[in-house]
Order: sequence, then C-alpha cells, then structure tokens
Amino acid sequence: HSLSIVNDVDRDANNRQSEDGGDVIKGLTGIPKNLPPKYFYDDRGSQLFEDICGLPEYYPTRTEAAILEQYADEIAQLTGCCELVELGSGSSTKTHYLLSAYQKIAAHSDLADAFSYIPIDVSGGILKTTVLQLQQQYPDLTLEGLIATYEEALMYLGKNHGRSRMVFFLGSSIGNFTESDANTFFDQVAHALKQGDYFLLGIDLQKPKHILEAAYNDSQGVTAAFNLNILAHLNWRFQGNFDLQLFRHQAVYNESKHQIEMYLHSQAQHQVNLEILDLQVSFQAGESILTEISRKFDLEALQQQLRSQGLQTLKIWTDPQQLFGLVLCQL
Ligand code: AVI
Repeated sequence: HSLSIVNDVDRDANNRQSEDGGDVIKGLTGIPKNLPPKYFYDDRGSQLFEDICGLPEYYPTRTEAAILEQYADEIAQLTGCCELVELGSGSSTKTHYLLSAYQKIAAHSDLADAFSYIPIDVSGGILKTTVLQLQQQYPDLTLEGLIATYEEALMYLGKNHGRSRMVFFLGSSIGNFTESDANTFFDQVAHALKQGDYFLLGIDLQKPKHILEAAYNDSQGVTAAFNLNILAHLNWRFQGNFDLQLFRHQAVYNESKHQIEMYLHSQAQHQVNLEILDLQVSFQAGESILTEISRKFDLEALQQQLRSQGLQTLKIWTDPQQLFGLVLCQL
C-alpha cells in the first residue's frame, strides 16, 4: 500500500494563508462575523464529529449507510469495474459497502488492479490508520491514500487514467459549500473524470424544520461542544483567549435558503485577543459568529445543477422516508 502527500504551488499558497490565519482575520472582522468551517476539524473536533454521527437525532450518517448497504451491489453493477476515488474519506466506515460490492465484481474481471481505491483526506493521521486497516481487510485491494485537499487531489489525479473511474463524495459534505463554491467543486471533479466516468454524491434532502433543528441541536449537547470547539481550536492555534463560557451554540433552519445556519452567540459584551494574529475582536452582547451552513437539497434542482456542469444523473436512491439521497451521475 502507499500513502502520498500531494502538494502543489496553490496548496502552499493556501496553507500559508491558513497558517497565517488570514481567513480567520477576514471572518472575525467581517459583518456579520463568520469563521471557515474547516477550523472545526482539529483532533478533538474530528472526534466530536464522529460522535455526532452516532447521535439519535443526527439521521444523515445512518440513513446514508443504510442506502449504501442496500444498493452498493446495484451501483457496482451499473458502473462495472472501476477505480474508486473517495473525497474526504475520513475513517472510510461507510465505504465498506462499496468496497465489498466492487470486490465481488472485480473477481470476475481479468484487468490487473481491477479492485482499487484511492481515499483522499486532509488529515494524514486518520488516513494512515485507515489505509493500514483496509489493507488487512482487503488483501487484494490496490490502495493509494492521498493526503490532500479535494482541489489538489483532483488536479493531481487528472484524467489520464486508462480505465473507468468513480469519484464519490458522501455524507452531504457538499452542503457545507455555498452554491457557487459547489459549482467550482463540481468543475474540479469533472477535471478528474473522462467521458463515461462516474460521480456518486450523497445529499441531505429538504425536510421539516423540526427534524433538522433537532439534528443540529441534539439533546446531549454534542453539536454544541463541536461548535464551541472551533473557539478552543483558535485558542491553541493562534494563542487566543476565547472564553467558551461566554458563547452559546444555536443552529437554525433558514427555510427560504434551505440551509441550517450554525451560530455561536456572545452572551456578554467583551473583547478577545488572538496574539499570533495580532488581532483584537470586540463582541456585543447577543452578537453572533456564523460558523457553518449546511444546505439541504431538492433532487430536481440538484440534478439541474449537475447537468449544467456536464454531469448527467443515471440513478437516484433514497431511504423510504426520503431523508437522504444518493445520486449516481456520469460525465
Ligand atoms: C460534515 N457535514 C456534512 C456535517 C453537516 O451535517 O453539515 C457537519 C455538522 N455540523 C453539525 N453537525 C454536523
């Protein structure tokens, strides 16, 4: 097996920006204040997100897993043998359904490397563990993990692969992008696909406000801890003095924009210093920081958006309650 770090000039520019915290300065001096959601995912934040995935109110993870469990064989039948590329693979937990399905069809193929998987994640730690585990579980799997952002990885992969490829992006992470960032992302995906290649996308569907608000304001307070952890992350990374007690988590569903908006509300007027950024930020009582959007999709509109990027929908699977969707498209 192998693990590669993909690095390019843009990456260095991006890294420098985030190491400099330019994006934090921009967000905290913006109106309204906001923070890039990527700062959720330090080690503790990644663990808290794993915990969220198991919460009774957070239906997306188990619903998508059930759809994959039921339809992975059908997906593999439709696409035939292909190289599997996963964006944001994390612990690759849900991927097992796809891997087992593609392993079965690879057994009937005479292609060399018929069964191959390229997991991509920015977190090298989690990817290393995952690659080692997968290699033990699937000795016949050709495996190359890429430590990279989506953009870097898709650029690096290009479209000079000889065989069919399926890129997949699960968990409705696409919902954390604005519509225009999602278009940029689909464009980058298309850059790594040849005519006839596949893209499999997991999306959270529009549904009543009370279900969504419960999923993002869980009764055990795990999502609140996840949201507040973004401030703890800024404290260690940029020598900050955010007092987490002075902020309160809230997630609201914006029905006109069809998106969850996650906020941290300041409970008192106060000042925060981030020494490494040489930044002082003043908060009014009641003032909020927007830390995340999580868009909820309409299948018709999404198919149209994909089509405008050259991606034709082949088939859509959902759960019986239509909570979550899995869209297979082809370039
Ligand atoms: C990673 N992403 C798809 C999650 C979501 O549902 O938007 C992040 C999350 N935020 C709060 N709970 C989960």
